[in-house]
Amino acid sequence: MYEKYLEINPEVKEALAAGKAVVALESTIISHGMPYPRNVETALAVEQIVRDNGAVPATIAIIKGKLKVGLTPDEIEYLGSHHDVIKTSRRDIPFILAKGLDGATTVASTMIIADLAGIKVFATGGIGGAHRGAQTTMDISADLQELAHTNVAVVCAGAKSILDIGLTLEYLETQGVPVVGYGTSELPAFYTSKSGYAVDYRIDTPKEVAEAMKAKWDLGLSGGIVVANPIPHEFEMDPAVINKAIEQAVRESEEQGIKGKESTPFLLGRVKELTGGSSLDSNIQLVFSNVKVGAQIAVEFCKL
Ligand code: PSU
Ligand code: MN
Repeated sequence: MYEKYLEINPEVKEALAAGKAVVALESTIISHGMPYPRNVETALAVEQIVRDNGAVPATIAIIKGKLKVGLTPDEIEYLGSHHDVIKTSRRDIPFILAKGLDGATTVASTMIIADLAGIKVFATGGIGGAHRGAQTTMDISADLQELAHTNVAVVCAGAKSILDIGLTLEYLETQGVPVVGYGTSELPAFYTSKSGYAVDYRIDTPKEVAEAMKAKWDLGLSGGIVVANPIPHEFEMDPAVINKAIEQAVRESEEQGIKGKESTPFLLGRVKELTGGSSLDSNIQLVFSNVKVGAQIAVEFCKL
């Protein structure tokens, strides 16, 4: 039924049919997460890292009303350089399709499309979560509900402290979503390796992550797994610098009454402006590291 909406590129299709490792990659990070042209350079480099680690990359987006799994370099360039690409989460998908528009997929919608295509591992930078003040604003990313229901493991660098990390973890616990630290017992906070919050389980090898994924889904325990991989030490930011920028961005968003789907892009954009290029460099490096781990997990999962 859904096949008419879905276009899986030949390389990805072949890999999936042969039971080979495939890693899904999101596109909001390209269109809304980084400035042109570094967004395009990063997206292409990320695909190469997936290949170097034995898996096939499947960058996911909606182009002219089609769910695309696996993009050409020209399509990545198009998404990264056009300003009218729409940030697309679960609720937006049907309308972007019906109107034949271009959509950049968030963690939630990338998980949905990866699952339709049969891809089990997805690597990105950071997930959405419960924002500061979510207990009254109800600003909780649809990413968390997707993690509750859709069977895809998401490798990320933890959650940014533009969010309320404690509330985010409580929400994930209620929804039965495991949060695993890759080589760490502490949840990383994106630009820094430490958040002050413990993870549920520390796992040190791709094989063990793959075994947990298999056990979860074999038992019908539907939903995702958050695999939180700390930013490599040499690229960590000074917590004082990044936290100051985040505090200011959060204050400005409250003053300006930023709401709904604009909230996360506003905060990410302001943090970037306030920290200059240094946060962008860290961001790119942590994505590289996550994608490598994602490819290794995908390779191990295929062997089970
Ligand atoms: N957090 C980041 N970088 C990002 C995002 C979140 O550190 O690029 C993007 C992801 O695409 C994520 C989305 O799925 O923002 C969440 O948006 P919202 O909070 O509106 O659900
Ligand atoms: Mn939100």
